[in-house]
Amino acid sequence: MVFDIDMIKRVYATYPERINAARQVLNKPLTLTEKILYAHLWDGNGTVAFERGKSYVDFAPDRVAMQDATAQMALLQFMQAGKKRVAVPSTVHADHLIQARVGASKDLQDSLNQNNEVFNFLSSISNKYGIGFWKPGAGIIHQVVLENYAFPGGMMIGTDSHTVNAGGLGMVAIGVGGADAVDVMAGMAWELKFPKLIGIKLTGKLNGWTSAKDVILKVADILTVKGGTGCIVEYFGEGAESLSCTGKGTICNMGAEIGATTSTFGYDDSMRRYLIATGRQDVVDAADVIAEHLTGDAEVYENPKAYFDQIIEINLSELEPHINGPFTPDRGTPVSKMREEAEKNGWPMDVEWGLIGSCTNSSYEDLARAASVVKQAVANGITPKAEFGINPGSEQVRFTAERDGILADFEKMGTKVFTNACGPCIGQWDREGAEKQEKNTIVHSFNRNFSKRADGNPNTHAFVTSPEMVAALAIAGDLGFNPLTDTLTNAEGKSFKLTPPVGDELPMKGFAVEDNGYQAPAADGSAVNIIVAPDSQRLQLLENFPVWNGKNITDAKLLIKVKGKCTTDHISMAGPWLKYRGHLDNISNNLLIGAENAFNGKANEVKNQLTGSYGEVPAVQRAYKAVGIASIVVGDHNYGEGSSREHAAMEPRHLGVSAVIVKSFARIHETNLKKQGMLALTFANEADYDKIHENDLFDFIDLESFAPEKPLTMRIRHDNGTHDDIMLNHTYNQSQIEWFKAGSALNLIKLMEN
Ligand code: MIC
Ligand code: SF4
Repeated sequence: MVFDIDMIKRVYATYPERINAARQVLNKPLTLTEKILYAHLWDGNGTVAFERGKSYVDFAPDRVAMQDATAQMALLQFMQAGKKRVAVPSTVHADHLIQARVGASKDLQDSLNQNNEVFNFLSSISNKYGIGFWKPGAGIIHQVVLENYAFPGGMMIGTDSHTVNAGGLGMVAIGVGGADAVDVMAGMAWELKFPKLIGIKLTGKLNGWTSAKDVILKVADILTVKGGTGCIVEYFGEGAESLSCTGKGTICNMGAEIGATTSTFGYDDSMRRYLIATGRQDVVDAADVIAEHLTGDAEVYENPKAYFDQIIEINLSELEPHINGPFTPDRGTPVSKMREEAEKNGWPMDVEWGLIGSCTNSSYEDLARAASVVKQAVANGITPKAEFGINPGSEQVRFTAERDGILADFEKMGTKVFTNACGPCIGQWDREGAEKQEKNTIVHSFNRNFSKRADGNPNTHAFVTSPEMVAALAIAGDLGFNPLTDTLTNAEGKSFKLTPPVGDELPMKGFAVEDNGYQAPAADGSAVNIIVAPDSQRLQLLENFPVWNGKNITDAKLLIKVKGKCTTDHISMAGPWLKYRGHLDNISNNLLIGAENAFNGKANEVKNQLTGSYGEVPAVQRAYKAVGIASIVVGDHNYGEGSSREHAAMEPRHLGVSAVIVKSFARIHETNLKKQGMLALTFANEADYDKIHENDLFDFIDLESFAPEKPLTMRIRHDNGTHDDIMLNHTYNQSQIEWFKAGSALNLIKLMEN
């Protein structure tokens, strides 16, 4: 069955005219990104040329995707918008709340028992509002979306930063906070600053041990975690066409790790093959009619420098497998340099776990290639040194891989097959011994490796690599192992060299599945009742955030000045806290507990200015809130990097923080703060970060005249009686200022409804 084929055909029907209009206003050959964006303007045909990196533009995305950990907050907000049904096709995927412990069947049952209340809420609220629900065990959101919903030239938003995965099927798919999803589901426009464009030309062809993952590991190394901010990355060239569709998905997926708004590829044969294999011949037939519009113009790809803001070229034939990490996904090391680099930095050489899975790398091809490595080890009598776990991306992938003997190959090596879900990737991993906090190394095929992410242990050095490299490194149990040159030795002392991985891009016998885990919504859900128990510890109905009183904020205290990397995992930790994602007050008890206090180098220990003693961040902030004192949070570069979770913005808002002032923001987090009625500001002069002292008081002296393009002034009053006035930049346009004034974007929707 093809989901929403009528919607897809309607989108394609508008394409020729929309592209034509875009050509007239831009008056130049078009990139694919421009085609998709101009084909999805809220106001229909383009009439002006938008300025990249400057113009705020209203778009009309074709669909919305949400996962269980973010959907709770998104749908609690949607409930308040007063709508009967979602305005565009939308889905919810239960994938984040399932723990990996002993193996799929037991783990899934345990998680159904533990999260029953939340799954029931998501299933019934989806039923009520016309949202498709993918049950626990159905698979990871982005794999399921790629298999069922993504279509070339489409535009989608999703409440997860890796929504960008669908770029592998030629979409512009963008990760957002729940409040943005509410706009689109409520039938309103979705706003984005028109992105800058990075073109990545791929030449040559992958070979040997190199895989699609290595392309993005290399790109992350080049661009760093913030190099893609405000940009859409478009891949092209013969190398791009030679990649499989799921390989393209892997590359787009991890584009989130360079801060890119999204990444995409032009429609090609690999996409046709994938669409057909996943039962969507109808989409191919429709796309083929307008195929010329579903890729960039030839002139653009022939002379990319003239059309992109930045160009990178990578020769796939020469690309070496990479291993990125530890603690950050942009620290890239080619496999041949790993031993030297690890020794130099004192990274533990023994690999203790190899994990294959996550939305980045859990396709049939990924499992097949990794299994081909595992098979060789088994055949040569090698027992892997490290433990091994896999999470297939979807039930369809799992079922097919089981039928084709791929899972059996893994099991012969003692691999634990966990549920089709995020699992260890989001800290849903009951790793034995992690509480001892020993220094150790793990390798995985995920996208993120921030401190504590997988197992909660700050001393776990996690490295990101391809599934086939995970297999090789876990078998060798040695981080410095280079399968291109090194040999393995079995128990009888016989040594042998692994041959490069092979695996079918798509299953020869086709995909198969018995129960894909999909639950269609009721045709008319108006009678469905949503019950949230008042004493629930997992779910809490939302109350309106207070409106701004129209006055300057004065005498604010410093809650925390954060030093260094501060991802959304530092602001609102996942793992054990995922269970409170539907309960704002409870989850607020994790506010910024992972961030380093610049004044004492410690996490979760800040000065309470009311008592002079030190306390935990959430407790100190609750103390300020109790007496009605305003406070601010100060941060470093790329603050809020990583996840789309809006909890990282709602928690400070709920606890009464007024402003977050940083050197620079990650895109989704900045928008989330704005949507929730917070002040998200950046130092006009970065060095002013150093002027913030622990006992300072802060006055926003011209907030009453808050206006677009006009910096704000903050007076920093030091405890020695002196003061500094500093300039703070912001990117609020007029309608975003209205969110601030109303207390949140949702408050404003409600005002408009009444
Ligand atoms: C992640 O990979 O960090 C997550 C968990 O999928 C998040 C979403 C969340 O926090 O629920 C993301 O990437 O947006
Ligand atoms: Fe799930 Fe990990 Fe993908 Fe996030 S990155 S959606 S936690 S698999």
